[in-house]
Amino acid sequence: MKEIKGNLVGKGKKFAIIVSRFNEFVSIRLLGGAVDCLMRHGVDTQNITVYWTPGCFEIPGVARRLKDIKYDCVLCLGAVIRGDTPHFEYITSEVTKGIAALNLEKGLPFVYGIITADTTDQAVERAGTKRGNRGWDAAMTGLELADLYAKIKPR
Ligand code: INI
Repeated sequence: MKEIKGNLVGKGKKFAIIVSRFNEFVSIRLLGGAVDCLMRHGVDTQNITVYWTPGCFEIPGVARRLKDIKYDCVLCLGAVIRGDTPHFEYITSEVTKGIAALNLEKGLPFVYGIITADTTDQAVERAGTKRGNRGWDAAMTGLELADLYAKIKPR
C-alpha cells in the first residue's frame, strides 16, 4: 500500500492570499491569523503576496487572474454577514461556486476561508475570538494541500 499525505511544511512555498475589504474588521483578523500560521510553519514573508478585493464577490475573479503566476496555493479570505435582504445568499453562492470551480480548473489549491454568518457576533467569534480563527484554519489547509499537490506527479 502506498499512502500520500501533505505535511505542514511551508519552507520554500509561495502563497497568495486574496482578502475582501468588506467587513474589514473581520477580514483583517482572518488575514492576521493566516499570515501568522504560514510564518510559524516556515513560509518566508517574501513568499506571501496579499491581494485586497472590494468584497467577497470579486475574490474568484482575482483568483483566476493569478492562474499563471507561480504560487503553490491561494487562500481566499473574507466575511459575508446576513442582512435584511437576499444579498447574502447571492454573494455567498457566487464566491463559493467560483472558488470551487477554480479548484477543478487550475490544478492549484484555492482554499475557502470565507466566513458566512447570520450575525456580526458569529463572524467575530470565528475571526480570532471564541471559535478560533478561520484564517488560521485556511492557512493550515493550504499548507497541507500545497505539499500534497507537490507530491502528486504525472506518470
Ligand atoms: N461583500 C462581502 O465580502 N461581505 C458581505 O457581507 C457583503 N454584503 O453583505 O453585502 C459584501 N458585499 C459586496 C460584494 O461582495 C461586492 O463587492 C459588491 O456587490 C460589488 O460587486
